[in-house]
Amino acid sequence: MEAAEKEEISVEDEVVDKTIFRDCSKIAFYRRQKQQLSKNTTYRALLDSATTGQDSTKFQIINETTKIPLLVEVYGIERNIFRFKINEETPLKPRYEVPDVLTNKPTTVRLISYSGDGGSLTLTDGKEDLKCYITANPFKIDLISEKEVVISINSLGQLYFEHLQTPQTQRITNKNEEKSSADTSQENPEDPGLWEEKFGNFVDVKANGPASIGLDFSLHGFEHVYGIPQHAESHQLQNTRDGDAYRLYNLDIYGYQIHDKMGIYGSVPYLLAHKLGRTIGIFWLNASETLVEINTEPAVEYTLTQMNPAAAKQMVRPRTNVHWMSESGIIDVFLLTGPTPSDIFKQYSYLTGTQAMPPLFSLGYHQCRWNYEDEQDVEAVDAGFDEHDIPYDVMWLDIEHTEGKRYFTWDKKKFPNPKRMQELLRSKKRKLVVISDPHIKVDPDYSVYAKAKEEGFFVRNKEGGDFEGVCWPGLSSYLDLTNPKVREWYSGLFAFPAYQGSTDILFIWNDMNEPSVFRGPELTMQKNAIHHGNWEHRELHNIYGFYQQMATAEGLIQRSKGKERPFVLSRSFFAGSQKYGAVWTGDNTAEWSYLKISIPMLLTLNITGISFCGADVGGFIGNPEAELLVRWYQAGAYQPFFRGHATMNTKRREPWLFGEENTRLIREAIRERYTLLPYFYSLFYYAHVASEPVMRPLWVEFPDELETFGVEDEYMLGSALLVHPVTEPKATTVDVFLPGSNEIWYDYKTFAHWEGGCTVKIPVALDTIPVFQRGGSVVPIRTTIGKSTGWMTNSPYGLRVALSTKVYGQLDSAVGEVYLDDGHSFQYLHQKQFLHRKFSFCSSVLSNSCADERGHYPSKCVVEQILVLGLKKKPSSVSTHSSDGKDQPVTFTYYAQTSTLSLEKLSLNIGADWEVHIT
Ligand code: NBV
Repeated sequence: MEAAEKEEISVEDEVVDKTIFRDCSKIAFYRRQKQQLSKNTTYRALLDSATTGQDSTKFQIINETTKIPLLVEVYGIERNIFRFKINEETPLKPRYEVPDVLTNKPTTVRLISYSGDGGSLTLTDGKEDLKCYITANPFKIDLISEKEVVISINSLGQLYFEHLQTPQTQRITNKNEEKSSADTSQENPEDPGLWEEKFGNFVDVKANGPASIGLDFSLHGFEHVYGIPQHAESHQLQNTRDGDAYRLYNLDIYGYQIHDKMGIYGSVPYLLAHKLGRTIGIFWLNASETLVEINTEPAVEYTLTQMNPAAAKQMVRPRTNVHWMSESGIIDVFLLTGPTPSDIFKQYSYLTGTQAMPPLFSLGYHQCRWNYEDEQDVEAVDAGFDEHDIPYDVMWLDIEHTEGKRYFTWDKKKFPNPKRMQELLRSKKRKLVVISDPHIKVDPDYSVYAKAKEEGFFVRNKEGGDFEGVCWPGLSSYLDLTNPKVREWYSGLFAFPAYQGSTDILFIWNDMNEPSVFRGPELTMQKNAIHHGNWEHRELHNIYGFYQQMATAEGLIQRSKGKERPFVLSRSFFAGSQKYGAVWTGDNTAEWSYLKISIPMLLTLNITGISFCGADVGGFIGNPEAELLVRWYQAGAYQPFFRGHATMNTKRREPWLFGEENTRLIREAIRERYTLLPYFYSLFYYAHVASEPVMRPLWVEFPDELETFGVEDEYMLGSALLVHPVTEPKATTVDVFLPGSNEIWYDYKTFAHWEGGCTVKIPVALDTIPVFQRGGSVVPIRTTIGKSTGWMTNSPYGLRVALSTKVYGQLDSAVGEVYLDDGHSFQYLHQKQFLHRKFSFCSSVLSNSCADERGHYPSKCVVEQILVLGLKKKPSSVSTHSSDGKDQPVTFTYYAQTSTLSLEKLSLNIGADWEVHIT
């Protein structure tokens, strides 16, 4: 460790010092909005002068107190999305509008408007039942579907807009504030912080003065709201009535507290709400600091005494009010109208893109530590996996692998021959991931620094010089990755000739990209640092990390001349980051409560588009006891991104260091993951092409069942597996809720089955991972496991067929799919080199047929084993039928006790049409 690091952070200090971070009371724009809104200022819409063009309908709204107008634009967007933009008519200078997040300019549909004599305006797209009903005074918008108001905008009158003011005001105000601030070192809770805001020793001087915005949304009939990651909080969003709002402000919070609404590493300003019959979404496209208040008012029943008894009982629907506030930018909000969860996922990914298709290796197990010391260490750990017969795919190197935290370099003593090390890993068909942070050591002899300095590629301070802050390397400057030219150059640094010692098995990890600045306010960058286009950092803080991952992924694609899929893990993220790779939940702690909260945290990421996510297995900070570590491996094996990681100064915790029995348990968990890789890979394909999250809260799969809406200790992996990880110490049972009154669930290991719609007590031993297969599904697995995914290319497949009466409405049926391709290139996309097969079991015949005729991929793999769960009668014969008409009898075993049929030693090509007849 270098001096600068020691001085700044004690990595053993596990408690978050909350005084370093701001709560709402310390955020000036929050205080201002609260104060102003209490004055009940209203807006009036001038609907007489509304104009409807090809793209949008525009009209003015006037603040009744200040008489200052704003411009409202309403867009109808295909797929039942509405977009509302509210901005100043002629701002003093342009206000920041978030670029690069929307995948394409969304296609608008021409709106038809019906005027209601200036008092109202109705907009429809002419096709759907959806209507936008605008009331002039006070200004309000209702989104109506089938005569029912679904969402109201500004019905609580919380529309708030601070107009940019002339710098003259700035000078006068500044003078006054300087005076008043001179006599107090503390921030003043009454200070409106218009041109200057204090926090501790930091003073934020605001070039544009106050510029905050806010708006309320009432969600009628909705009591369950989700989304707006990242918080170490429950999946279902909590009322904020009695405490702080949810904060979206990307921060590096080492050992963050759980059940807290403070902002951590990433932000997706997207909220979902669900009720019986409808799911909706609000996407608030703003990258500045954002606060979200949630207020759910439950349903109330009251009696109207004056009326006749039949009409007397009235029900007022529950409602959730969501109040968004951002420090700057414009109001640019998308209302996604569903109506189903899967419609919502498609609508959101239509705007921000789908999950990138990951290379197969990245779905295997990753072994990380801060730090694997040197090449010998790497070699020994790698060999340890083989010795203990534990599969793994990726070795990771943290910041110590570099020459003094100069990214793109290697510590010559510890890693004198990085290529040789990579060749060793390559010979095992494994990969290497190394870290690359966005801070660049101030050192004129460091070529990356020298070039970036020369080209003016760093973020600037408000005086115009390069911004300098302290991070791992000591004094550092920060690449201005919001600048497309900087991104292009940065991407080029990953080219093989530029990145000495790198090979094509090396992939990248972006850390500290909130960005983390040790001596900065709240350990991040001053809000008045300046970016490309002269934008202040405050405008785009939450999107900084997004850009680094974007440029890194692009760099990896380019180094392969467009052929290979990249893998980039990023700590910070924003809406749309799913297009560039994976994220994780940062510096968690080796405690049971952190294992438990990983489930809701990952579920929230999944429903907001980011399927490829995980939590450090074992907990980053501290030393997990063996039982916790085992349980964490078991949970991680069923989560999308699966990496063991630990901070420095923790005890080594490679899987074999906890005694033979624990080694066996961890081996089993990791092997389980490798068995399931065909299923995981297929799920990622659906996430990529059909916007379906990999890990799904129960309400997504069972949207009509109220009991599922609050469940967060278990989840669906795809639509076929229900996973309930053990997250309590010394557990002997777990209570598993099996949803769906007409579902059947099979214990994945014992094959015991239950009807859905009940909670069952499942006995658990240390080797139990409670997983249940849904009746009616077919899950593809691998039957032979190799040292890594690279060894499993030709491994045989197995099919787990779980029968139910639900599919086809017929007795004993099931369906499932498998997707496969070369696992690493873009050929699946450009040459359609893939196989997408469908398995269906109906009328005692299991068939394999093509699910997508466009795909072709020559696979030698065979389906070797088929297990049919829930077959009530022993068959008299089983035979296979190939498409060329050949029939072959198959020997089988039937287990009457579990109603299971097992077919072994089959040799049915995975990519061919065939049938298995059970008679
Ligand atoms: O690079 C060191 C660590 C890394 O291991 C961890 O995963 C990141 O979340 N990094 C944070 C910086 C230091 C944390 C104290």
